[in-house]
Amino acid sequence: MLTTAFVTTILASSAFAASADQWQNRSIYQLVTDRFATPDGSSPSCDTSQRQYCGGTWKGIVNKLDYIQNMGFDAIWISPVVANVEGNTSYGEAFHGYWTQDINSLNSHFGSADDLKALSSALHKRGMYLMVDVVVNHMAGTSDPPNFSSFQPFSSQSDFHAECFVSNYDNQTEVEQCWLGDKNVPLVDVNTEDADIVKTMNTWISTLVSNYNVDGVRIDTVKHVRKDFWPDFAKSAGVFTIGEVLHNETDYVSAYTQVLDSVLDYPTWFPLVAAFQTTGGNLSALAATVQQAQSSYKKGEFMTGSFLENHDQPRFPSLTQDQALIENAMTWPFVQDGVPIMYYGQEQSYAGGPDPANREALWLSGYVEDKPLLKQVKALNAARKAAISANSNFLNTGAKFLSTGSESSMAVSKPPMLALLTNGGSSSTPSWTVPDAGYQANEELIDVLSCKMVTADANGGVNVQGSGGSPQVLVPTSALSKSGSTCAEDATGGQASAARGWVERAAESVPIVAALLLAGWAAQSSLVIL
Ligand code: ABC
Ligand code: CA
Repeated sequence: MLTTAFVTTILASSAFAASADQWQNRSIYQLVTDRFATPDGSSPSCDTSQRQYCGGTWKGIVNKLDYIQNMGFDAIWISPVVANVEGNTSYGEAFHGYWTQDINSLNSHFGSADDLKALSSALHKRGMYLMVDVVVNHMAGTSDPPNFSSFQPFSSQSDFHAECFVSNYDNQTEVEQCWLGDKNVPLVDVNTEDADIVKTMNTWISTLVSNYNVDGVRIDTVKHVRKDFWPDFAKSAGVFTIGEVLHNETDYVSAYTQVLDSVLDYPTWFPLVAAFQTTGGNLSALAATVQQAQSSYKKGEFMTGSFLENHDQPRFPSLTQDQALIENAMTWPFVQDGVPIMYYGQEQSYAGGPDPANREALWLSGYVEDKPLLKQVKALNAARKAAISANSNFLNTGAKFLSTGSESSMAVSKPPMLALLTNGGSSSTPSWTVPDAGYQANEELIDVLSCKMVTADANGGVNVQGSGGSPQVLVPTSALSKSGSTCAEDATGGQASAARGWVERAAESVPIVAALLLAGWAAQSSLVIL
């Protein structure tokens, strides 16, 4: 008999090696490996201001996958995995993983090669994906000039660009060929113009992906390497690539959507923060940026990584304490065209300021699941999955901004989902008058965040009065399953198909798995359990 265990074994032993398309319906939990979970479940103190290793490991992550998956995430993005500078520097230890010393060894603080393989198989067993952060642009020195012979495999001065620190970000050659960091911790700029170095980097990424069954890579400092380096690198990786291009202009960033599968949506992040960090922030500037990206990026906004927080920026609740503004801003990435990415700790209302304060240890929260923002995130992930199941074209339907009758509110339409946002703040009573919502006449809708019902009017429009400045995310009651975990009482939809979905996708991505499944199937005439 073809058992679940049999299927699980096959899936666990193979990489999903996922393509961009396969990532599109995912929802990603970004974590800082050193700060997420300890291997033995202990809770050591972790003073972020000290910038020291606090004890999180890959094994720790494996033990806490239930916590991540229960929130509805089906992929994780972990810190860079390669060996870093050891010991203390003026900016502490390399606990974040971005100070590469040797690209061919792993960072032993995070565990062994077997531990990293165990992490990817544990994820694959659950139908989840692994994204690894990688740095090509630089290696880190601990003195000026750096000790070039300490780097591997590029160990001579000629493997790097000549020393000069990036200061003028408007000079692209300088951005690409000068060094990041400073004289204390110079980020020594790899000579990515050299053909041998390019070859080594391409072989390295291909080996890393296959050794550890990686499903996607987040690429650091993408704008600091010439654009035409990236297509071959991405091809060598052979999986989904998403690049960090830290810039606020869509025009600048769009060029990178031509050379990688995707970019982190930084141009939208700037106006997103501005729109919700105070009452009366500019919502139309936010919508305008999205529309620019929709028309200028290679695949519109569809593949971009949509986020509110990350390890480089102050956490959003450090900018405002208004809970309603926080709820609205947190909703944004889940109701857009892009792939939602949530930074660990958002669900626990962490509020650390700029680096290094924004890298708190998650174990200090006790991983408590009964928290308002955690429940909100869970509902948002569920609503997005429901919308994906209900409309087979959801992932290719661009978000539209509909008129709401109020300057402090916004309606984002991605049928069958309608997100109603406001930056009126906790003491406001928001209302949204959306005549063009596009529902059926008198259709029954539900706000997944409160499980309150809303009925569309005779023309399919909605007229909603909210409370306490909270956002609402409407979907038809028919899109939610009666046996699901989201607003099940009023849901009218059938059994969710999501549970089977991942097995099918896995089979698509690994033809051999499909073949084995079929072979097993044919050989067994008895009942098949899946
Ligand atoms: C360490 C300490 C910090 C200390 C710093 C001097 O040294 O921890 O407390 O302040 C890693 C570590 C960091 C570490 C750095 C440097 O290395 O995580 O903790 O800081 O040693 C990526 C990663 C990031 C990582 C690195 C380096 C790169 O996500 O975690 O940092 O591997 C630039 C890069 C960007 C990079 C970022 C940190 O620096 O482009 O790839 N992130 C302007 C520039 C940006 C620049 C940014 C910050 O400033 O244009 O290129 O990012 O310096 C907007 C403009 C933007 C402008 C922003 C500020 O304003 O549109 O262009 O960005 O309006
Ligand atoms: Ca460079």
